[in-house]
Amino acid sequence: MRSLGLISNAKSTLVHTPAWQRLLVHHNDMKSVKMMDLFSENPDRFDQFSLSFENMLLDYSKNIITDYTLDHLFYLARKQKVREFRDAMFRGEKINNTEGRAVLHTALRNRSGRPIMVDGKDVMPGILHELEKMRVFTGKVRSGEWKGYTGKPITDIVNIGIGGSDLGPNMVCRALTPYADRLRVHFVSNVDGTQIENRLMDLDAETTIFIIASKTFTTQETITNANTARKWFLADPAISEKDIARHFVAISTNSEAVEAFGIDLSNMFEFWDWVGGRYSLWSAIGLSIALYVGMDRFIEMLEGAEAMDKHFQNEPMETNMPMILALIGIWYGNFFGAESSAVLPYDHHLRLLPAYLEQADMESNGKSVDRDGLQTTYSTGKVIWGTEGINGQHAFYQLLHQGTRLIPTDFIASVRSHSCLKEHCDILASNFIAQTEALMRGRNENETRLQLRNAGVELDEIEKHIPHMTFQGNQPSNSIVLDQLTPRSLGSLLALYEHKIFVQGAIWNLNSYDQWGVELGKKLASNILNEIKSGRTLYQHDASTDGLLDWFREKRKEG
Ligand code: G6Q
Repeated sequence: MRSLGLISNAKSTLVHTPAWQRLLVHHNDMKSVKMMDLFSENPDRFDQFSLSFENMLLDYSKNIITDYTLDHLFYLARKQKVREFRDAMFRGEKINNTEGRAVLHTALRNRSGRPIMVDGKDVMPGILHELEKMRVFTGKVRSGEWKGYTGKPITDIVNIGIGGSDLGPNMVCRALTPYADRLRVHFVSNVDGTQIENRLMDLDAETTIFIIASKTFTTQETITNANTARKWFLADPAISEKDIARHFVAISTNSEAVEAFGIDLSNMFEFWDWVGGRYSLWSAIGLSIALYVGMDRFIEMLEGAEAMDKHFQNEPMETNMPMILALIGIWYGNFFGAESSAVLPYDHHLRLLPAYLEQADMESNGKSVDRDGLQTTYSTGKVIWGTEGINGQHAFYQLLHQGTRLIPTDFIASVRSHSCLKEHCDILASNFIAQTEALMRGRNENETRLQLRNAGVELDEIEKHIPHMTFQGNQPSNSIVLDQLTPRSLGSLLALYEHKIFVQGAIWNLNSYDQWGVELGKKLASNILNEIKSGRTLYQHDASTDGLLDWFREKRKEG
C-alpha cells in the first residue's frame, strides 16, 4: 500500500509517465475530431460504446473517443494500479492513509456472508447487528406499535444532520417517494434558524421522532439544531425529560457525546470510522430511508449497490461501467481541459442527485496534493453541478449548446416512470434523447440557412441570423438509462458513481476519503463566533474580514 509521504512541495511525476504522455499525443490527434464523423464512419458505434448492467444502459458513444483512446486510458489505469488499489479497498486495507482508516462502505452492502477484516476483526457481525436493530425499530414505528408520549403513533420523522449525514438520505428519500407509504420524512441541515423554525411550525411533538444523525456528534450545525428541537419538544409542561426516549434517536460513532446530549444509548444506532460521511447512507445514517420506505426496500437498495460492487470488482476494464465513466472523465478533465461536468437527471425523483454528487465527487477528489504528499501538476476533481434536466433546458442549457466551454454531461433517465401521465412521460423521454443529439450534432450554417428559408425569413435577415443560430455541436455526453427507478436500481446507480469517483482518485493518486480542506473554515468560524458574541476583536484578521465583522456588529446594534 502507498504510504503517507514526507516530502513537502515536491511534485507528482504522473504527467511525465509514458502512459500520460501517450494520452497527450493522442489528444493532439483527437482534439479536432467530430463525433458526427465517428458515427458516419462506424455504423456499429452505439453497440461498440455502450454497456448494460442488469436493466441499466450506459451509452458512452457520444464522446470524443475511439478504441485507441480507451486503450490508452486503460493503460493509464493499469499503470496507476487501479485494480490493485480497488482490491485493497474491498479487503479493508487502510487506504484512507491520512486518517489511518479503512474505507468500507462496500462492507455495509456485503450480503454474501463473507467476512471482512479490519485490524484482525470481522466487521460483518456489527453491520448485521445494526441492520437488525434498524429492522426492529423501523418495524415498530411504521406499524404504529412505537407510540409517542401521549400514546399516539408516529407520523413524522425529522432527520437532523448535515453534509454526509443529510445529503444522501435526503436524496434517496426523494428518489424513493413512490415507495413511501406511512410516514412523512423531513430533513433539517442548515444552521440558519429559518429552516428548523419553518419545519417545527408544522409538526406535532406528540407524533414526531427526531433522528440526530452525526458521525462525530460534535458538528456545530447539527448539535445546534438538535438542541433547538429538544427545547421545542420540552416546551410543553406536560412533557418531561423521560419522554425524550420516545422521540429522539441518534446515529453516531460517538456514544459518549450521544449520552451527554441526553439520548438513551438504547436509542443509538452505531456506525464506524471506516464509513466516510459522504459514503454513509448505506449505514444506519440511512435510518430515515428505512423509516420512509421500509426495511425491505432499504435492503433492496443495498443489494443493488452490492451488485454494482461485484460488477466493479469482477468485470474487465473494457466492460466495467465505473472504470469507463471515470476514464472518460479523466480524458476530458486532464487532456481537453474541461473544468466542470454536469449531471442532468430527467427524473423528478432524482432532483437531489446533482447536489449529492457534488459532495461525493468534489469532497473526495477536490485535492491538489496526492496521497504521498506530492503537489499534483494536473487537474483533479472537476466542478460537478446540475439540476433536473428538463428544468435546466429552460435555464442554463444555452451555455452547454453555445457557450465557450467544453462541459461533458451525464444524462440520466428511466424508461418506465412512476407517473401514470403517459403524455408527460413521452415528452420527458423525447427531450432526454433529443438533448444529447443536439449537443453532439449542433447545426451548421447551411442547415441554419435552410431552416430560416423554410420559415419564410427574408434573405438579408437570414444572413444576419446565421452566426447566432449555428451551433458548433460536438459536446460530449453519457446517457445512463434505468429501466425504472427502484430501490435496487438506485443502489446500483449510486454505487456506480462512488466507484467512478474511486477510480479517478486512484488515477490521480489522491486520498479520496479525507477532507482536510473543510477544517480551516470551521476553525475560523469558531474564532469569529467568539468575536461576535463578545463584541471584542480577539484575533488578527485582514482588513476585509475586520470590515465585515464590524459591519455585522454595527448593523446589529442599530437593531
Ligand atoms: C463527509 C464529510 C461531511 C460530514 C458532515 C457531518 O464525508 O465528512 O460532509 O458528513 O460534516 O459530519 P457529522 O456526521 O460528523 O455531523
